[in-house]
Amino acid sequence: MIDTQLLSTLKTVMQRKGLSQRDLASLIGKNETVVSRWFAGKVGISPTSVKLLEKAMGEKLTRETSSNKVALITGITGQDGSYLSEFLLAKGYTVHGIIRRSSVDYRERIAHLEGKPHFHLHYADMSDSMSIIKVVSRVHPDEIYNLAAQSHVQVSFDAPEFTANVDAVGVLRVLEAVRACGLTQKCRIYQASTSELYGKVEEVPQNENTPFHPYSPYAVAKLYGFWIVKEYREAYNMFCCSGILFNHESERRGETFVTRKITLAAARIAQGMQEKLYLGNLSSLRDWGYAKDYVECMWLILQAKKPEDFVIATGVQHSVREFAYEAFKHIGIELEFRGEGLNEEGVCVRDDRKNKHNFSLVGKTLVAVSPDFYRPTDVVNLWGDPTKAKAKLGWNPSKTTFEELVKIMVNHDMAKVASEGAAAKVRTNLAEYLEKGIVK
Ligand code: NAP
Ligand code: F7E
Repeated sequence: MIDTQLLSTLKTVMQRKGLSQRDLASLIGKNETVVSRWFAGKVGISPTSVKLLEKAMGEKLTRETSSNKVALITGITGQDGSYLSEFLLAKGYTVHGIIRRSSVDYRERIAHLEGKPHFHLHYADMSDSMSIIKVVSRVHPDEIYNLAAQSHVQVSFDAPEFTANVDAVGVLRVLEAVRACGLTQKCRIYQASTSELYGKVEEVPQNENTPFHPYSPYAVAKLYGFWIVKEYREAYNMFCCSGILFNHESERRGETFVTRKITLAAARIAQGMQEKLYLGNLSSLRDWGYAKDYVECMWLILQAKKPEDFVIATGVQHSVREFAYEAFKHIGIELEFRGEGLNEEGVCVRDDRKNKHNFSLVGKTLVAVSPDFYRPTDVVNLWGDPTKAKAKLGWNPSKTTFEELVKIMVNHDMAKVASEGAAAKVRTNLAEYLEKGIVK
């Protein structure tokens, strides 16, 4: 069997030691072809070879793969929490997660994991210190992934105090819980930091040395989280780090973030269930990656020899307009953007949909701009430089391309909309559109 985690650990160690495949082959006395077949994923590495490799490298390679480790994930019901749970369970971790009570049980993203033997959920809330301390003392985690947050930038303008409580002080609560439980030397902590810290950017592209200029209540709260993690690392010698992650999306992305809003709307429009998509700033630029690839990096950051902060990004930048163009194109609809600012619109100039549903969209305005989706201050030029993560963690930022990401999301939403049927119809009237919850 091909153990991809073992391979990725091996690559990281080789990179750190500056070893080529040829060097490795000669170190363990094997033919270079055998080694290259391992790396090409053609054959697995036998337990005997793993032992040889560990001896030659002078370090354990399987420590991280056959784990009896215990992880605690806050924000486990979110996009990243769900992928990270799957990732850690596959590595042999026991995974505990924090959920909050709500009047409707909204645990769609982790429903398939519930009931598994090594998967446990606990009620707690990031705004409630005691509840966090209780979970940490019960679970005694080796690793905490602090992903819980009010994560919507536009919503942070509407609920700034709540955002600060959860996204800033919440981080402090986790760190203090670890101290209160006497786990400072045992427990490693990952903090979900963000490219929003660069905000009104002072440098393009952004790396670990780029100055921060937060530009929303969300970003200001996350900045506190970043600095308190750094402070506890230095003051108490704790292994706690921030991943400064650029936007990462998926078929599990919340439906009010721009990418998912676009792919769902494109699918509804293509299937005759929505007439128009209203967006805000079409010129905003983002570095979008695939969430599934990014959770691996969270784990890699905690497996490193020493605690450090990392920028995680693809290094490729696109505008909201380009995302929309690509999403519609994948369905067979070509858009042409005309006009400027609030008057800009995306008009269908070609309709190659396979199943035309007996109507053509050519000549119709499918994308329009509404001031409702503009922010009091907007971050418009995010572009990450993942050089450090590549070099030190051996992480591959190009695993999923922009085009592949859009395709994954659109395919998913085409199927989702088809199965939802007429119930998903969304009308064009903007007020009604907003009321229907397709908001901000
Ligand atoms: P998400 O889908 O919005 O998930 C957020 C999670 O936090 C949910 O599980 C949510 O629980 C939980 N949460 C919110 N308030 C809470 C509270 N008071 N107590 C306990 N749990 C609470 O976010 P995501 O996209 O997975 O992002 C994960 C983390 O990475 C967040 O911290 C986000 O700010 C950060 N981040 C995300 C990106 C990105 O592009 N996705 C980029 C950089 C950083 P409910 O399900 O109950 O709401
Ligand atoms: O906006 C513009 C909007 O809401 C992206 C969070 O995960 O990533 C996310 O924050 C851009 C902005 O994500 C619409 O003005 C245009 O410039 O998808 P978004 P975000 O604000 O970048 C960072 C890294 C995080 O840390 C956050 O947790 O798109 N935009 N029109 C729109 N945005 C939305 N939501 N809706 C629109 O209609």
